[in-house]
Amino acid sequence: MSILVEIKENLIKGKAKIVTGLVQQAIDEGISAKEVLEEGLLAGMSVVGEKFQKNEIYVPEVLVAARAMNKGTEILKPLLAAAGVESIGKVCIGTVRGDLHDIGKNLVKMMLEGKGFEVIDLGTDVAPETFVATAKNEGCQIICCSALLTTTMSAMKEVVDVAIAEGIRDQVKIMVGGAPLTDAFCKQIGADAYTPDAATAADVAVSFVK
Ligand code: B1M
Repeated sequence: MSILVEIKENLIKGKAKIVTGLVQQAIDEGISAKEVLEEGLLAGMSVVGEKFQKNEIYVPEVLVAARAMNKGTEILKPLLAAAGVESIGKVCIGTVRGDLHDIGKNLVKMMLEGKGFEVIDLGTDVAPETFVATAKNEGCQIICCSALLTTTMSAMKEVVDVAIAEGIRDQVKIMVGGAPLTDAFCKQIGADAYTPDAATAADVAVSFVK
């Protein structure tokens, strides 16, 4: 088995320590950081995303795989920056105002990073103005909003409204998700996409920047 396949397979299993060691070994052997990222780490995370979508694995497995991905990426980050490997786009993500649930939001963040996005994580209880100001100041192409409470869903409409008021609505895609949401709600508030899970959110985000 090649070292890149080993990285991929161990990432799928969430073996962070082994992934870290293999990533360092691959770099020491002269394999480029880009190859290690794309054919090792991202290839593994892509399988994790597919399995999660098909309910073949669940949240804990995704979280350990994502931790392994983060550990591996830490080694690669300075090398990738030096090699000028650019991210495919910039996203800001957060759980909307009044809402403290962040497990789903964190999964979406990880899947986005797995696809090569630079992600600004605004955390939880994020004001609509913060989403929009971040997108404006940081040049994000996409805003991702998460809500788990029926009482906080309405804050997503405010994000859309503030984006209009700030004059950036045509420059930014607004994606929404979270257990109580529906496609109909997304359309009703004028957002660009509702996705039911983290892997689909990452796929749709890629389609927006292509
Ligand atoms: Co809360 N809670 N909670 N809670 N909690 C729910 C959501 C609830 C359904 C439980 C219930 O009553 N059955 C209920 C909401 C009812 C409603 O509004 N209709 C509820 C309630 C009422 C509350 C409190 C009000 C309870 C109280 O204090 N009385 C309180 C509110 C606090 C607040 O936010 N202000 C509260 C608190 C908490 C905890 C702090 C204890 C904890 C959160 C811990 C944390 O997140 N760090 C918690 C938890 C864990 C839950 C449940 C049990 C699990 C939520 C979860 O993490 N699911 C939940 C019941 C349930 O869902 N079974 C519940 C797993 C996660 C992976 O799924 O977040 O849906 P989810 O994310 C998915 C997709 O939705 C999608 O991708 C993810 C992965 O595929 N997705 C996106 C999510 N965000 C996306 C964004 C996107 C795209 C896709 O952007 C583009």
